[in-house]
Amino acid sequence: MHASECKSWFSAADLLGDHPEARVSVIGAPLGERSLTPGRCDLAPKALRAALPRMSTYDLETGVDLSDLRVHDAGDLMLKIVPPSDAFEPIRATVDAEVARRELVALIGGNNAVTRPGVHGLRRDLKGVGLLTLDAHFDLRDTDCGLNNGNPIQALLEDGLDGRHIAQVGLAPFANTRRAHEKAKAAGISVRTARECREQGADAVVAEELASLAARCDVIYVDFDIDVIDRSQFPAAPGARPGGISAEDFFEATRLIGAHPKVRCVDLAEYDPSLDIGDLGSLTAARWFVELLAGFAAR
Ligand SMILES: [Mn+2]
Repeated sequence: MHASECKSWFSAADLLGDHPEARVSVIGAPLGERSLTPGRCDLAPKALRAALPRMSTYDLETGVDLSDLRVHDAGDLMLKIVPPSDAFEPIRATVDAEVARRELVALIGGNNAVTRPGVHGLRRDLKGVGLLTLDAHFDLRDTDCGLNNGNPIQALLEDGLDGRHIAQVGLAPFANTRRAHEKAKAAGISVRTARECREQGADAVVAEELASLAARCDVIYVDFDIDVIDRSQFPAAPGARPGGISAEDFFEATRLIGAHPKVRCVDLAEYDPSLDIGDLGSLTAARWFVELLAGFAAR
């Protein structure tokens, strides 16, 4: 018999701990420096962990039960006053070490500048790496003024990542320049708009892009820039706009991604708890995490 729920409540927070043999791990990367819109994305790893006690480990809609899954918590990197250039090696090395031991690693940013070192951590020479972004933005700004949260994809192209191995889903109108769009097309990036997500379902678009990347790549990295969600449903991201994808679509897509065997590392970027309203941000980030695990549990 289980203890009464009045006395104990087993939650998603109880899945995390020091579990060296776990198939999944989580790394906090509270990188906040060099955000184009200054904010507090550095608070996100702690806020996500703090919201997990509110998440049950059971999904009544599908019968998925996560209670036997364990997640190794690799802790938070010390990045509070570190610019992206100096954060590169600590993030890369930690992702590298975790990916060697796990089937799936979740890197919790931080601003979107965590993505470049995360991808390098997956495979140092970037060969055979596919990159899927769920993001309202291309993140293809020029790098000549330094690394920031607006240019991780541009930096990865310059590092040698093949643009034909990149798919970007959820791009928003009037939130990106023509120049960025043209760079993406010229690089061979697969460009999928927020409208396509709305009309076809983000899960269908993500399924297509995953299949296409998996046909060409050995391993896939997924960048979840949470500003892809409609701002009314996710106010806690500085770049979120009205007209973004729905939270439900985001969750469906997340579960598909978690289930894909070639997805070995994902990041969550641009969640800024200081902008949260009524716990919308923290509960959405926590649901993202359990959806990722629910997908993984189906592998
Ligand atoms: Mn972004």
